[in-house]
Amino acid sequence: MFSDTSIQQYSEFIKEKAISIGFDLVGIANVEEFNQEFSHFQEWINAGYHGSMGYMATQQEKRKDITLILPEAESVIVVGLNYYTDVKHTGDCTQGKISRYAWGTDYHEILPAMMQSLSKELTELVPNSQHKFYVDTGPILEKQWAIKAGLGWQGKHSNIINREIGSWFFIGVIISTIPLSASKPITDYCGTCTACIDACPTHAIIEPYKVDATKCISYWTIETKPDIQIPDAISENLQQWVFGCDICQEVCPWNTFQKETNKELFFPRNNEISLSLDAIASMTQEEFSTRFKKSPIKRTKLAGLKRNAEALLSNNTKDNPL
Ligand code: B12
Ligand code: SF4
Ligand code: SF4
Repeated sequence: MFSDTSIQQYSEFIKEKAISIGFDLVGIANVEEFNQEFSHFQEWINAGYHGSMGYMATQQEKRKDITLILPEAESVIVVGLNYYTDVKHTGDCTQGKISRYAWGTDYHEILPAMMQSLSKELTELVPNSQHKFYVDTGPILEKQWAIKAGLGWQGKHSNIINREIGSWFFIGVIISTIPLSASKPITDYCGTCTACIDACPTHAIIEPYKVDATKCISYWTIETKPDIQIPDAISENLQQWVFGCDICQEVCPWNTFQKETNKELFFPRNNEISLSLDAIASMTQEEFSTRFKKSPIKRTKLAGLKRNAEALLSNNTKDNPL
């Protein structure tokens, strides 16, 4: 049994450790079933908004009940890592824009080691305790746990926003058998703003807080198989994005005064935040593999990147027929 005092002390200890390991945000939620969140999730799946991301429709019950992943789970520790760097895109139409999250090293290469360190601290704190961590790597509603753990609120663009650091941060989740005291969830500060909904060129934010992935540029340029053609309604509105899309977050007033990350690995590799479309068109597999090793861009594969670049080049030709 754990006393209230030890629960409080453990919670403070873990939060301090998370910050000393290098996370920018940390919060704690008590384990409970997701009911409303899960029914919203199921509505989303049943409407087909996940498109070809088949992994979203599998293991659904685990998203509702996290104890199906770790039976003795008591707490969920949620961490946030800021990836903002103070650079901005220009309007050069010979270049394809890379979304901010993919300028540096892949976060899947960075967060797990940090979460492993935090898990180790937990095991040292309470021997025989069990922990499982995820960074976009399992059937977890990470954003909903981030809300419960007080990291921020869900913006109308569906990303989590923190009052101090905006929305340019990654989320990681540790499920733990240690009972801990929950952080306080915070209020929704979107108010009457609709800037993200108005700015989305493909109308993917179909209602506040609801994104139809099959209309989202990020889905089409990252998640779809290279041999699937991008539909005209999307490809004509790519607004120069060749990998991912940041429009809804760029227009968000909560991202106006962002603090730069102190993680050098998130700074743009080779100072590149966009790619020459012609260079992509002639890129060899060898060059792609070397250049995008440990970069999120490898996810789309060379053929996917070429497909995206060709869509942009064909838009440019339509705009300037001579
Ligand atoms: C699938 C996925 C995608 C898909 C679908 C996006 C989406 N909105 O679901 C695609 C490929 C489009 C995508 C794109 C991006 N992604 Co993504 N993605 C995921 C993933 C793997 C699952 C998300 C999920 O469960 N979606 C299912 C839907 C149903 O969930 P939801 O959007 O939260 O929907 C909830 C609301 O609609 C809510 N709801 C319904 N009605 C109402 C009403 C009110 C009032 C409220 C408050 C809520 C509400 O209920 C739903 C369920 O709880 C997560 C990692 C993870 N395992 O969680 C990363 C994740 C969400 N992605 C992330 C990132 C960074 C991005 C991009 C910014 C990348 C980019 N620059 O291109 C874009 C952002 C696009 C956008 N506007 O969402 C980060 C977000 C970090 C953050 N600060 O929030 C995550 C958490 C990865 C990580 N570990 O850091 N992504
Ligand atoms: S990422 Fe781009 S396409 Fe997707 S919802 Fe945001 S603005 Fe729309
Ligand atoms: S742009 Fe406005 S509505 Fe959209 S997430 Fe930001 S504050 Fe909320």
